[in-house]
Amino acid sequence: MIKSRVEEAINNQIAREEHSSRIYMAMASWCEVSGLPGAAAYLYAQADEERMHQMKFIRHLNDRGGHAVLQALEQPVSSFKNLLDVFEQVMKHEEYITASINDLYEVSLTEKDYTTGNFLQWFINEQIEEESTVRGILDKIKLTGSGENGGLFHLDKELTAMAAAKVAAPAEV
Ligand code: OFO
Repeated sequence: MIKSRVEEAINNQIAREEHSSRIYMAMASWCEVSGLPGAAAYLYAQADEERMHQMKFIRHLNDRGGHAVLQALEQPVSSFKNLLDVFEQVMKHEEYITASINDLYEVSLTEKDYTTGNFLQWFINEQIEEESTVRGILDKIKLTGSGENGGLFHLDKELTAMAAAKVAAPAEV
């Protein structure tokens, strides 16, 4: 049976993953109505991935004899200054999620829940990848000069290809 401290921490992480999905969905919608179809496709795909992360935590908790309970969530931000603003907020959010996964890992070790610790390894690696991908996108946006000149068109096309790759090869569940 999973310990209540671990159960509570996982339930908080379930809420954060669900919130991540909604944050990226709202960003995708803004990109879609702002002439950025590639960025929209990328962020819609990212929103799906976050839902998959949420599901992984729900299944882990329920499989271990706990109970995954959904929480009320804050309304996500729905308007942005430009593409740079969008991805700066993605970066900040992913750093927050990385810290949250690390805290959860610490709780699992303190509570000697090595099964959860082992399960969290996938997320620890996933966060390295997510942060590095977003850092790469941010670098490219900065090269276009705040994302407001011609380079943006090519970057948006590149994001279309990145979204297609995400959909074609989703991270394993
Ligand atoms: Fe679930 O990794 Fe992003 O938030």
